[in-house]
Amino acid sequence: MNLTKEQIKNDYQKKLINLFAEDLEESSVLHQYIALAELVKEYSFERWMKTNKKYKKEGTKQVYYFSMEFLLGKLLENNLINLGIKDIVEEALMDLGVRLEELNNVEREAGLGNGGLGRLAACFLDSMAALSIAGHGNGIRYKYGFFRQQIRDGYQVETPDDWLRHGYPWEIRRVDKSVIVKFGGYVYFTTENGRFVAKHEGYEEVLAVPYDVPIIGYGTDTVNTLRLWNAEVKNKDFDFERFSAGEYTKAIEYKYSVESISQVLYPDDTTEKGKLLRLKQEYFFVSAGVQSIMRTYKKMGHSIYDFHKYVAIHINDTHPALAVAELMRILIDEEQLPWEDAWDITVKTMAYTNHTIMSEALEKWPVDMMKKLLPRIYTIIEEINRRFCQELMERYNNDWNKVDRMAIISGGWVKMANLAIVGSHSVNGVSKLHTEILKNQELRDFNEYYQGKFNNKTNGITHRRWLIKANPDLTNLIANTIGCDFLKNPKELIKLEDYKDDKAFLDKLAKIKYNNKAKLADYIRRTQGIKIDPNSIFDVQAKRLHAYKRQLLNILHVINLYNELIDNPNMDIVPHTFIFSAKAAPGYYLAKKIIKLINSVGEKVNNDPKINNRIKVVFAENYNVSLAEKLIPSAEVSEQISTASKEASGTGNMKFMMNGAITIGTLDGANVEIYEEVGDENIILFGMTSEEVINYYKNGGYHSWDLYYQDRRLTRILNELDDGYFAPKGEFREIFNHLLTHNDEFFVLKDFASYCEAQRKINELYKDKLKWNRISLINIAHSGRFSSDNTILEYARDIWFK
Ligand code: T68
Repeated sequence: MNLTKEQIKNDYQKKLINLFAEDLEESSVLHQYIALAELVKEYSFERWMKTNKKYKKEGTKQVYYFSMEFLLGKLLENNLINLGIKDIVEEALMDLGVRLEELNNVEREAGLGNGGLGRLAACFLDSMAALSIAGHGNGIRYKYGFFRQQIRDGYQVETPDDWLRHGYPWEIRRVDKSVIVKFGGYVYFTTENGRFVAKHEGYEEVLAVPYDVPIIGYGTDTVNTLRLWNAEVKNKDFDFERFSAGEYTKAIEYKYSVESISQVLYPDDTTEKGKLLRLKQEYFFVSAGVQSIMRTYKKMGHSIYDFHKYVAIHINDTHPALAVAELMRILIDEEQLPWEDAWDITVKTMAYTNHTIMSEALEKWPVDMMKKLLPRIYTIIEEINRRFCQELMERYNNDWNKVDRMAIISGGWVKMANLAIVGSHSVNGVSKLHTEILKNQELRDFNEYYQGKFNNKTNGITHRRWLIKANPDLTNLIANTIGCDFLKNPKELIKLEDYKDDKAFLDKLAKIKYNNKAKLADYIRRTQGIKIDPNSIFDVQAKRLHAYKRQLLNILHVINLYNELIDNPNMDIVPHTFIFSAKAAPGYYLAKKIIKLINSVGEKVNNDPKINNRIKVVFAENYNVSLAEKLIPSAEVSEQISTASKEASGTGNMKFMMNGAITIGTLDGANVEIYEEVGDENIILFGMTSEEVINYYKNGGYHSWDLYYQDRRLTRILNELDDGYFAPKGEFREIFNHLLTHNDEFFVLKDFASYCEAQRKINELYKDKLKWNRISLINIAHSGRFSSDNTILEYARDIWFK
């Protein structure tokens, strides 16, 4: 984008006046931020309009990524980078005495997601725009994003994330593009003009109002759209006509109940089972999205029979799976297509990504609930199911068990994964290992039935946020060393391999890491009052708190190290800082206890003079995208220690790698592919393999009490947990029970010895700084393979534009 400094200064000052009737002198930092964001948004408008016109004119096939979550993070700096005007804007502001960094700090991040799945959706939007692929997001404009976490006395306390309080300058409300979504009522069948038709009556109407956010492509003119839907009452319904006199408060209550649909993001990253509001949310944004796509499509004047040639809908996990039934409804009820034709178009349009094999996370809805809330949609799902079961019966000679397992409706439940699989032409997992497990275990029946429908698309991350934005010094060093090609094509990072024996270069790399660590240390001291030493190893585990992710294994090792140092004060170890950052679902009792344990251990270890600061434990409060951008560039050790077979892919592993951290990990998810990429010497692996884990689950045979008795380190640690060593007696009962009484479902004790050994290797390796830096470099050099640009190109090639 061609802008001069003078022009930017002028535009900016005008913007402040036009928005707030203030000049720079009088304006607050908040207003200065809003003015800049509005200006940057405006700078994208012409490209945005032209992109849309181009798509229309050229009849480009449009991809719509349907996702319950988009974990965008802050946008100001990324948008400046993507428009290619960051430096000049920074200079212009400097002339005016304004610091860009200060403005960045007041931006509230759009935390419309729980974790990996939501962040993946955000990386994908960034990549689609950068690659000039016509791909747009469709989701919900939650009034409250993912909760803010405070730690009080070591416990997690949740407070609401009121991110819209000061308005959101990146969005545009488009009332004129609103649609109506129907809930409740009843359905009957009749014939009209000789055609058998369904009639839906007596429903409630909810107004879905879209808010569009421009998604600006890096180094291209493409600006795509993220459309987030807000639930509102129709004006007509709120003019009190339908409420008799005196029922004013009832009318207000009604408004409130409608708006509640887009009020809050559910903070559980498995599923909130059976929550009516959640089902409403799912249908709300799916129906609004499909209707709006259909409206745009029909304006273009193509035949309805070509719909799938111009539109691809991607279903991000099962949450938007109702899109299958919604498209069927529109094609049949509104476009009056015969069932078979509608089905053919629908399956060719839809594709589905699975993000988990955890059975408790597989979504299902009670038939009664769905029938009542979505009567027409339910009848369609019933018919899809009837036809599907009939095919299965023919194919499998009335093997009832198999048919029941694969059916969409069974035992009083609607199974969303089954609906998504049957209704899509492509089903993908998110790493090689995950896809294999899906094909051979969880979804084996489906994989046998639908040859060729299953495929793998290993996740990726956008280097524009996770390298260029989060680690500008590293970016500059790389650019000065191998040139700027990697900015557009991150696979070029491989050229860094030529420098793996260049001591001068490795020293520069280490210096940047040190500076990032010093910045993080400063942040931790300012925000949490804990002093950490940038010369110690920064070992980071940052992700959702889940038993299977095994933060517990990490902290048990810290306790062990502490015990060893108490016994042997002269032990030779490199000072080591263990940093945790994680939110637990508010109702997940065990996870919250693990947070408390980490904080209790930290309290004791950090303040024990006998330890003399050789180990420190930090729990960094309120993990979110912005905090990740601080933690990841300063990490040296990346903790990816899930129970093998449980982490579908992981994407944090890729972000840490790109920033030069060395992975300590299990052969799980995409760790397997990181290992393939960097080789044995450049990753520290430990623990059971996924086959071993799966075999144990099948055959039993593991008794965690045996390990308690056999391994004296574990006896001691578990006794300390139980007897009030870290916190008053009883505090960690739940954890003790989980590990012993309930037989350690995630093999924490079983992998303990091998994890300690891996940590010992880390310690040894760190003493040889040259070798360490070399490995760090090799990891950066190979991280280009995990760019989401690659991932998106594969989705485009194999699924959307096949
Ligand atoms: C994650 N899943 C996987 N789910 O755990 C992770 N679920 O391995 C993978 O890298 C990532 O997806 C991207 O593929 C999730 O993050 C959720 O967040 C979620 C949210 C609501 C309901 C269920």
